[in-house]
Amino acid sequence: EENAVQEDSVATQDNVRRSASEPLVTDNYTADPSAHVFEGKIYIYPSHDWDSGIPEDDTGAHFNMKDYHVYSMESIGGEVEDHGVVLDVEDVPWASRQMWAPDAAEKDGKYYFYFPAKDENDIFRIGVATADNPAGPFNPEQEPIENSYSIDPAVYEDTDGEYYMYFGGIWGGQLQDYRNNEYQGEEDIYPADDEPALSPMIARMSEDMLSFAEEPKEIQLLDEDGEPLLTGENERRFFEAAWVHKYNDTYYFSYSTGDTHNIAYATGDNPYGPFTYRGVILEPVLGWTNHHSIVEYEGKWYLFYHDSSLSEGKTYLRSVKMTELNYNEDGSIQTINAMVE
Ligand code: FUB
Repeated sequence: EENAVQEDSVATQDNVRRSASEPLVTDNYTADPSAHVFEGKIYIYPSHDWDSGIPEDDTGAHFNMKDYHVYSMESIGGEVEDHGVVLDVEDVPWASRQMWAPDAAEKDGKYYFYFPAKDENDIFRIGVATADNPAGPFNPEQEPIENSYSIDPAVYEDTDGEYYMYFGGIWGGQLQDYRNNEYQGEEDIYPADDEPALSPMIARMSEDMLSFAEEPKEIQLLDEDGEPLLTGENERRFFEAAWVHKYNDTYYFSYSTGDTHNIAYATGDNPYGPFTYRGVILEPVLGWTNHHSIVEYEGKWYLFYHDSSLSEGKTYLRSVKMTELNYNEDGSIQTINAMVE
């Protein structure tokens, strides 16, 4: 018999489903969950939050993570196994601090763990580490991925066997310091409110999964009239936390709106977009950040996310949770409210 996700959920009148899930891990703080089905199990690749004592600031210095754990579940609602530390900043020659939201991919029986971290100049780069099994430990490459920058890698395996990395995040994520893949300095250049917002990036991965097979390209996010989302539209413009999944031949690009705290989504007909804005998947949660992944398991869809309920609201001490994700007939996703007071 199938286990249900442990939660109380009711549909409210405004068609937003309320979901009150429990943390999946309670002996560590975990965040930014990237979930995948590997070898028939659900694997979760999260950030590992801890209290490093660094004060909160607008660059996110308080998210001072120094290692990663991997978790797995044999079934929905089943026990969550902690596979321990799979990568430590001490073992990554080029990385100095702030190991932020990671992701993982499988190709030909090998596993690839992708992670952002600051280098010795405090510039975010994206690294890769490899293992023969999904639970690690992962062996890091000596250098970050060439031409990589900013944060929040999400690697999507398309149904034709190609892999694409989506990445980027503004504010502390430093995406605003680049134009055409060139570093412009740390002055933080944002387009004006009535100009197109900064775009998330995509690059197809090389055969060996260790580098980009092409120059990263910008992804266009459009409104319902086909016009780019603007910087001033911060309720729905891209901020960080890209994720891509495919449902019924449609590509869903989902992301956090950052300072307005939504997980929003846009749809398109190929991995590069453009993607047209469709709505909100997850309303703001307890804590400043909102970050998610979406995965299909045994015919149902799940949203993995985090909140700060276990730490009673400390933004940098988060816990991973999951809930079911439902589609409407027209392919739109039903909005979830998971706020815990
Ligand atoms: O966990 C550190 C950062 O906070 C992530 O990289 C962002 O997506 C946000 O969740």
